[in-house]
Amino acid sequence: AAGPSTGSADPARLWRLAVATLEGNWEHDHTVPSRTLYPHQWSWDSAFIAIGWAHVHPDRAWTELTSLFDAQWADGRVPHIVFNPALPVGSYFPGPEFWNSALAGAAPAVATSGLIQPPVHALAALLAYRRAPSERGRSALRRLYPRLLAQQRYLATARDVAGDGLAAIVHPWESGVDNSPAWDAPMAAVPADAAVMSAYRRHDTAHADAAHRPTDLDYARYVAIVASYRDHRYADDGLAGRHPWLVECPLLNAAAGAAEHALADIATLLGADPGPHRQRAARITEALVRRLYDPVTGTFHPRDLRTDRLIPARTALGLMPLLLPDLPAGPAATVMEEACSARFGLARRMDRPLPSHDRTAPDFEPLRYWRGPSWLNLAWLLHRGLRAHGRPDLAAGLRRSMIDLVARAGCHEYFHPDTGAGLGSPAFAWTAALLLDVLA
Ligand code: 9YW
Repeated sequence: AAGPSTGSADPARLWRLAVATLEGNWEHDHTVPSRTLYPHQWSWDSAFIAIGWAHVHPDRAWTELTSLFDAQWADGRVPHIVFNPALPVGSYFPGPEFWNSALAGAAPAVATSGLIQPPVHALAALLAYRRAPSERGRSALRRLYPRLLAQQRYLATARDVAGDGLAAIVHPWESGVDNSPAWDAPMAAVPADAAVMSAYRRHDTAHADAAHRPTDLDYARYVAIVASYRDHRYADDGLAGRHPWLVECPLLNAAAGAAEHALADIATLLGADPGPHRQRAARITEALVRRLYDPVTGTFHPRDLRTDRLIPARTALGLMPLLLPDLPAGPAATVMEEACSARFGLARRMDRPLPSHDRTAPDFEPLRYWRGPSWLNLAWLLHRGLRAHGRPDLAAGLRRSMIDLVARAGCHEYFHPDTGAGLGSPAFAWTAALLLDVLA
């Protein structure tokens, strides 16, 4: 059964729908992911959104990225939420009072979270500039370049907890795929009691179906992990000895590698030396393969630094290293096989959209957020990877399925992976932005 149909796949109609969605979420110097669920500025959302703005309103692409990097911390971290001070207290949980970013000496004046998200911003800046080269774009790029460098340096130094070439994340929220089955095992090791949530008012479940969202016990653990980091003023030294949740994620590290490739191209555009970026990209790719690739499963897995083991779950995260153009042919081929298997169903003609988790796994849940539903950002990242690895046929199949989702259901936050029905926010900014990019 198909989801509720809102109309045809007429590209002009879809284009107008996507532009109207972005316009509706524009907020003076940034775009909110969703007016109801996510009323502030989110880090990787802004990167995807800037890619969309570049097609219709390039000035806004630069304003979007610049406002985000204005909230960058002195240590280079780009916070995953920048709070809009004009909104009333309680408009999001966990809000500024919970994060208390002022505790950290490195934090900016504006209130932010203390966590990061996948660094897709350099790629966004490069694509925005290529789409709409202009004087404004060039000067924005020139100002962003050292900040993008600082973001990469933070990941490569403070966050290289194992000291072996990859960045660690300290919270499932940093992965961008909050409640992925990939995090179940390391989350289960975090002591927490669902009852602590009675002290808080969750904002998400007031605006979305609780059956689609993380559970209260998940939230209690999310809060406990933040509390541990915050109680050390968001410092990264000594994490290995004290922090309850530490993971190396294939998506975040693939994004960091892709960022170095993008920075190499940006450096060339600006007359700087691309060489060091290509070298760093090669080192990240090498470390990813060595530390996160499992030759037995033929795909990438996160590594739990608390146990120093790969996490067995086969989620869409494992496909994301295809984003790296220099991924060696061996792993690229087996990951392609994984993507085309019944687990993910990638094909020249897809009968169902790309799921966020292995369809054949017993813990696949078609309605619950990152545990099965289809998300346009993961499809978009894979789409780039397929083109980088010489599979325009598969890229075209995936692109078609992305367009069909929106044609049928609108610019939803995520989609039912069997029926294509729209789930979560009905006017979600990155869905609109990335649709524009694949339509263009
Ligand atoms: C939350 C804003 C963010 C995304 C994340 C997504 C969700 C916030 O929304 O996190 O409340 O769980 O998981 O990737 O950036 O769209």
